[in-house]
Amino acid sequence: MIEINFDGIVGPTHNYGGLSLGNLASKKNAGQTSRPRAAALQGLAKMRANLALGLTQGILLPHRRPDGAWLDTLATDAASAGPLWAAATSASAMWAANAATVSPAPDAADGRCHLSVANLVTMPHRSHEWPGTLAQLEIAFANDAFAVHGPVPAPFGDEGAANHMRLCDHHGASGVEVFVYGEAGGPFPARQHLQASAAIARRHGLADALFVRQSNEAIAAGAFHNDVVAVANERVLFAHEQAFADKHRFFADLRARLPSVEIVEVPADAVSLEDAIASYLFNAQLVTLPANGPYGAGMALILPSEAQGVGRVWAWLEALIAGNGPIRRLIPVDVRESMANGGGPACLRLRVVCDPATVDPRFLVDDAKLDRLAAVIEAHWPEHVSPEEIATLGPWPEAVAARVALLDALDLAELI
Ligand code: SUG
Repeated sequence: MIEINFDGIVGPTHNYGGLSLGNLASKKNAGQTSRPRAAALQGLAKMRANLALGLTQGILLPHRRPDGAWLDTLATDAASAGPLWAAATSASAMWAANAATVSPAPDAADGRCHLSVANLVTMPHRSHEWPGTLAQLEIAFANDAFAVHGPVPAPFGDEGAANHMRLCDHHGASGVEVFVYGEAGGPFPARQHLQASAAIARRHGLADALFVRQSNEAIAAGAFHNDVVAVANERVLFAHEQAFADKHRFFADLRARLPSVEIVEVPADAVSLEDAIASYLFNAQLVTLPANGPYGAGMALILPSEAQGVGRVWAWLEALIAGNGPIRRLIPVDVRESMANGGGPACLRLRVVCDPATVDPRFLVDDAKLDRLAAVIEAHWPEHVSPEEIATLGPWPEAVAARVALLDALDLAELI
């Protein structure tokens, strides 16, 4: 049993719609011209780098956008959708950390790996992702080793793995699953609701779950998901000092359940919440490197290259790896096009701990497959898209055809 990262491939309609209240990058870059081709190729380069580390890599596919079927249900279309048009064209399914919550088999009462697709009800542009995600999960994880669930019903907001952490001695051991939720009342919406997390823990049959409130300061500073201020891997929790409303209680509960846990806390006087959000240092993939890989055993943080640009952050991280802690390597990656919408390396991936032989191989990649995908993207993804173009493109048949070319290359025509 190993951890597989399934990265969302950036779709051909990637754009900056300014659609996510509380996501500071989305607001700041609203209306900029986007570069869908570069965005998708940056994502592929990140996957290649992970393969080179000896990690197993999977993919999730872009959804059909513009989403004409969704506009139909709203009795409108490309010509008359007005502000709904931006929500219909968004390529937001790229952020696979919001695709689902995953409870690996060792944690679940029935010994299966459970996946619950996220309803993403808080943001209109994301609320119509779940049917397209569910269709993919049902194919990729059709094996009996998995149980794939539909969304928790509205109004209970669920944003998937971005608000879920799993701590355990090693991936194949049973673990404690931590669900982080927000409470309404601040300047920005709390996108993960306690009721949704509790429903998921029940339906997954978890023996050990903790429900932890995100701090109001973190949400107000722009941490619209927990994975912007904390990340966990095996027995390590790496978190900002102000990530949680009651960290003393959370850490005590965690230590009681997993005595081997190692909590690496970044103090606010070394890295402020503002610097944490600007650099996205916690939106890193914290991974266990294989002993036979190029760096040998140990954990690495795969960080956005923006983290290098914030002096205090990089200095703190360099001091961290110079010490004798569990995190041994810093690996920056360039995902700037996604970052400009508030999506770092960790947002782009969904982690699934399982036996790779039980996954539909069309959802797993090696270098040769990534070469084929890159060729399709080079040929079909637009180089630039401006907001004016998006407003006038109508049903955007080129974008629809680009996605079909990708699905054909993957032999996944049933998703068209
Ligand atoms: O939901 N941005 C996404 C970013 C998601 C990041 N995911 C995690 N933290 N796991 C969001 O806010 C912006 C789209 C726009 O403005 O065009 C957007 O949806």
